[in-house]
Amino acid sequence: NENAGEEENGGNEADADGEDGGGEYAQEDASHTIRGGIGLNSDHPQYQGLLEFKEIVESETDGDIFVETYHSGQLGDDRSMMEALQLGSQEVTIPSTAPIANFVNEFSVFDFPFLFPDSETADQVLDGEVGQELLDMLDDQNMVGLAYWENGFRDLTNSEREVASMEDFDGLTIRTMENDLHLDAFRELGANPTPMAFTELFTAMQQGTVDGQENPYATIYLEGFYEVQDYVSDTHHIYSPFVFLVSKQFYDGLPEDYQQIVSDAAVEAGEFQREANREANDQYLQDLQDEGMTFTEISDEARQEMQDAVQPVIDEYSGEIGQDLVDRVYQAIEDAQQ
Ligand code: KDG
Repeated sequence: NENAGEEENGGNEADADGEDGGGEYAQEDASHTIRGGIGLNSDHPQYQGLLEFKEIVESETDGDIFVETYHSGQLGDDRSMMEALQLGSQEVTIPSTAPIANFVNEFSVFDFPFLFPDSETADQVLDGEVGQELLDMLDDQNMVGLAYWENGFRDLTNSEREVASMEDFDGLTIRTMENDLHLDAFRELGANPTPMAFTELFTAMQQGTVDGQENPYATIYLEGFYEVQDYVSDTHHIYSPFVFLVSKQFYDGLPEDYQQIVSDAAVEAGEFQREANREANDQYLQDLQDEGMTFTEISDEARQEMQDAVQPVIDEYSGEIGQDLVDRVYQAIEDAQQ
C-alpha cells in the first residue's frame, strides 16, 4: 500500500479510507455501503486484503456497492466490531478466530496449540467441510462467515529475557487475546496471561503493564512492537486464522446477485491476502533482528515440552466443544497431509 507510509506504532492517527483505497467510485452514487474495519494497521497484509475486496466488489457492481475501509481499530476492537455487525451498524470485520469463540465457542478448536503443522494444511481444513460447518454456526449470532483469511503462526515477544524453553515463561506477564483457551494455555506454560484488546496492546507494553505478547512476525514488525520489546522466540504455538464476517442483517438485505459478488470477493481477496501474509511473515523475522531484537530458536525438545504442558487444556476444551467435532478436525488435518 503505497500511501500508508511508515505508520506510528499504535497507528491511532491512521485515517479512514478513500485516501488509502484510491477507489474510482463515489459513495453518493452507491445503493449500498459496506464499512469494513480491522484492528491491524494499514501496512498489514490484512488491510491490503480489505482493499482488494473493495476493488473487486466496487468494480463488479460498477460502484453500486461502495466499500469504506477502516484499520487500526478505528471502528473499535474485534469484540465491539462483531457486536456492531450483530446490530447492523457495521457491515464487515475480519477478526481472529480467538475472539469469535466468545460468540461461537466451537471456534476455539482452530486455536488449539500446535494444531496445524503448516499454513497449507490449515487452508485445506478451513476451506473444507469442517471449516464451512463452523462458518454456518455464525448465522445464529447474526453474522455471516464468508471466508478464512490468515493471521498466521503466533510467536512470543517480551521485554524481560530470552525464552528458549518452558521455564523461561515463568512469571512473564503476557497479553493474550480475549479467549479462555489462550489464557488457560499460557497459565499451563507458567506465564501470567492478561486478556486485552489489540487496540490497547502497544501502550500496555510501552508502560510495562505487560512484559510481552504473541503475534505473527508481520504484526510484530508492522505495528512497531520492536520499539518496546527486546526478545522474540519462534514458539509458533498457535495458528490464528482470520474470518471474514458480514452483518447478517446487511447481507440478507442484499439482492442475491450482490450476495454472490460479496461472498466471491471475500474468497478471492482472501487468496490474495494469504499469499501476501505468508510473504510478510517470511520476511519480517529478519527485519525484527535488524531492528535489534534478539531471536531465540525453540528446540524440538522444548516445543514438545510445551505441547505436553498444554495437552490438558486441549482435552478440557475438546470436552466442551464436543469430541466429535474435534475428531473431525484432526481427521481433516490427517487427510490434508496425504
Ligand atoms: O484485525 C484483526 C486484529 O484486530 C486482531 O485479531 C489481531 O491477532 C490479533 C490480536 O492479537 O489481537
